[in-house]
Amino acid sequence: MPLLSRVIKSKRFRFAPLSAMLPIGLILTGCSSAEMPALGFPRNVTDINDRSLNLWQGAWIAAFIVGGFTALLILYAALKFRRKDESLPVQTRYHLPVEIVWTVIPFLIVAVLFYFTARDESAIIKISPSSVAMHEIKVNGIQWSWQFSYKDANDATVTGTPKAPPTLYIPQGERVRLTLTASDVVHGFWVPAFMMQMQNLPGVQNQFEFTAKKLGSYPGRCNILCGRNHSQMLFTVKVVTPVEYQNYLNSLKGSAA
Ligand SMILES: [Cu+2]
Repeated sequence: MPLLSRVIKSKRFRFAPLSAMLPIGLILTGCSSAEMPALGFPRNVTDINDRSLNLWQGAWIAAFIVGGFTALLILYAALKFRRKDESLPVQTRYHLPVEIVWTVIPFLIVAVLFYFTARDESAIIKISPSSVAMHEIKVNGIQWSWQFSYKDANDATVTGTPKAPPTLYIPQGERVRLTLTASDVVHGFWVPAFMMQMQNLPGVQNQFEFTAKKLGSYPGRCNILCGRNHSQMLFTVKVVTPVEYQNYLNSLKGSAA
């Protein structure tokens, strides 16, 4: 009997991976997303985080299952088929069923990851109708800083410089729509804590919406290499209470008048 069919037909082969997957199954069924470790990503900062966090945790679970199963198979083969004598083991090649299996399994893994990524990405970048009350802020990338224009403050614009990085104010718990564009070259608007980045393209308006949930200051940067002082394109996002936000808008209107 060829070696591979002997391995596959042995009872121990069939039960070893099964018993190894049991604890993983228990973890999956007994644990909600909130109880699982965030594995390095901040929770509850925006509504985008909540969705991306599930994707992030799911990818880790998939990686643990695939990695653990593969490690077990390697260990099993290494221990079970240790060299016992000088004779050459059975040489197996062109085994069609096995070739099909190792083509189909990676395809399935990629297809599942692709499905969940595409589903969450289209939900994250979905734009609600303009009738829904929300705050609109224009984010313009310039070499080498940022400009924030608040529609609620008659388009009052705050322009940063590398020496004085600007602050983007966001009201807590209220829907905000950002419209991203650039004056010169391609920039990348990125707030790591929000788990969101989108490109600022000259002549194009990219948009995304979110609701900030947690008060605080979050660092932001440009994540597209855009020229000599790219690394100085820093900014801060400050999530404040709606009242503080209104006060800020009023102060912008006052300074513009
Ligand atoms: Cu840039």
